[in-house]
Amino acid sequence: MAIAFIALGSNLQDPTQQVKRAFDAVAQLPETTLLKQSSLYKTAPVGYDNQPDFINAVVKVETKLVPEALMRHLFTIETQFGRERPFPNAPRILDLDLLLYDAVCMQTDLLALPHPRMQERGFVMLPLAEIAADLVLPNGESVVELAKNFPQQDNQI
Ligand code: PH2
Ligand code: MG
Ligand code: MG
Repeated sequence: MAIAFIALGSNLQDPTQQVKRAFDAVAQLPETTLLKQSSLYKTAPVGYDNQPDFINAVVKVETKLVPEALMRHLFTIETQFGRERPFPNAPRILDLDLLLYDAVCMQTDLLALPHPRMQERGFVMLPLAEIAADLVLPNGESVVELAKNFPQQDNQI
């Protein structure tokens, strides 16, 4: 059994409902148990500004799936939700990013662990710190300490 953290994001077609439905879809993955889910956070778009605000959240799962298998299941859920990829960082119905899988560090064409941009993103670090106060990244940094780099926006909904 491994512990993994997954970031969820949506900014199209009723994002709150998409993220709530995605909690259920993750909970139904084979060989996987949903252990915790963060609050929903309403966040301004980062990177490509000219798009709607996002709803973001993070979940903690216990899984027997290996990282690549888990990632493939997450892509499948995105596709089932109607995700299209017209250009990088385009608005999306659902984005599921595998953030951490135990303390695994790896980089393949499919997957990089830990997620390479997670520490730069308040919309990831704030919900992650909410559900994983004691978590330390493979590089030794504390999630709660890293989350202090971001304004504790009044964005929990
Ligand atoms: N995802 C991105 C780029 N920018 N901004 C917010 N607020 N939330 C996201 O989930 C997000 C983003 C790339 O996946
Ligand atoms: Mg993403
Ligand atoms: Mg993604």
